[in-house]
Amino acid sequence: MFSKILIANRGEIAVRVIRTCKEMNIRTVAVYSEADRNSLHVRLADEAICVGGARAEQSYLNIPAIISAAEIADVDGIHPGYGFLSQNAHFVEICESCNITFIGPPASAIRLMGDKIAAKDLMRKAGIPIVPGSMAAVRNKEDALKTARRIGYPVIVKAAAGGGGRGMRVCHNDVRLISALMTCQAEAKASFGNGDVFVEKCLEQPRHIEFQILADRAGHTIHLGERDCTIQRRHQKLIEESPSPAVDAKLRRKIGELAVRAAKAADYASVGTIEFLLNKDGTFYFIEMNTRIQVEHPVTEMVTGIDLIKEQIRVAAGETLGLKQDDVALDGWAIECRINAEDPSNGFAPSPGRITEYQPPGGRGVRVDTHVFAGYDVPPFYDSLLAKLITTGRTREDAIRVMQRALDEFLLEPIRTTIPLHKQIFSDPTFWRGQISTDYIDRQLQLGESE
Ligand code: MV4
Repeated sequence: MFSKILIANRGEIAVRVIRTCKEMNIRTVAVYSEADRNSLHVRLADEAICVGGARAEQSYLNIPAIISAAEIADVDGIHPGYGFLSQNAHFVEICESCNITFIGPPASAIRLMGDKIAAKDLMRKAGIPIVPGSMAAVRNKEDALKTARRIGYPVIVKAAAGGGGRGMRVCHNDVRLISALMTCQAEAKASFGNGDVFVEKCLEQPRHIEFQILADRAGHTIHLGERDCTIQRRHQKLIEESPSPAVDAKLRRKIGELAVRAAKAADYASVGTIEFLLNKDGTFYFIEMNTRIQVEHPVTEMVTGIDLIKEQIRVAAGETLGLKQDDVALDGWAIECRINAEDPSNGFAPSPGRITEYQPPGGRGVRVDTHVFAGYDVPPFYDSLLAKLITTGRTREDAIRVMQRALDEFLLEPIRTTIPLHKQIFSDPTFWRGQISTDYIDRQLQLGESE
């Protein structure tokens, strides 16, 4: 087991990882930027090292600075959290060459899943359903038009190096497809250094269902059920829940088995997530795999009782899984709201600044994962996530009622947050019925503005 871990991240996830390390008797080293000197992760860790300037490129993405910190502190593992260096295969290789264990999947799995075309190809060969579309990169307009003719409009152009909806374009006819192809290729080249794009059938109002995977280095692989992340805005998730109101035990077993097969096909080890789109008629397709711990992992922890960070650290240390698929039981319901420093009444404009009043909710069925405290200054340089409010109950209705009560209790002033939007969603009968799809938030926002 590790004796000392460096956490190459900030904010709530750095705090989350430090907490589990303490419970495992592992010493912790925080790294921080000049803007995060007074952060909670710095205070909670056993040691803290400044790795550079406020901008992420100078600090949390600064590989030489982070490796130097790891060498100076003499750690035996690095936990990357999510974002930043968590899906950087090159960084994993550097850690290994320094004899430091990267607490995550092998570089090869990160590289493979980073290429959405290669990932789809692997899954197709493994017998996992994939969205119909081009089987390789679409090079020219003839390729694109031929694919569109085969699968029918509407189609989506996606970047091979994208993911999470970045650089994605819906097209309804030939003219739009040709222009989307050009802009998508140019944008992908500029943002990812890889201009490859592919075309696939655009599904109508699908749900986003993702399966949590846990795999050790001996090849034992299990799933921990699904999360429903259908409530998103501009590909940013707002609310996640587990289980999904659209998945019953039979469908869970079926998709779960395929998710395990997908992870095995990628020779995966660590925690990971297999994303599917689910149609109203029950058909579903693999879209991508996330090779990291995800923001929304707590809802899975709440219904399985498993500490995902602990399992991630254990398997990175070479231990085998402590449980089998049949040992995993889903109990009750969990919902998570992402509380961001953004103003939903002003186009989700960032709202950094000092939090003078802070009183988080508590009581039965409430968990708050956050790095915020009274007097904390929200810096303008990073992701706007302030807190994750997770509530649980025996049923979905119970968890929703606790969430409404917890949102009412939550005091976080004077900056703008997404709390009012969440209150609005949880009072909507359509959300209560679980009848939500991809366009839910845009409709919800229009309703809010016309009130
Ligand atoms: C799609 C899609 C429809 N058809 N792919 C992928 C990443 C995710 N952030 C959004 N993605 C989508 N991919 C095909 N072939 C629709 C979406 C989509 C979406 C999916 C589930 C839940 C919410 C969504 C919001 C916008 C777009």
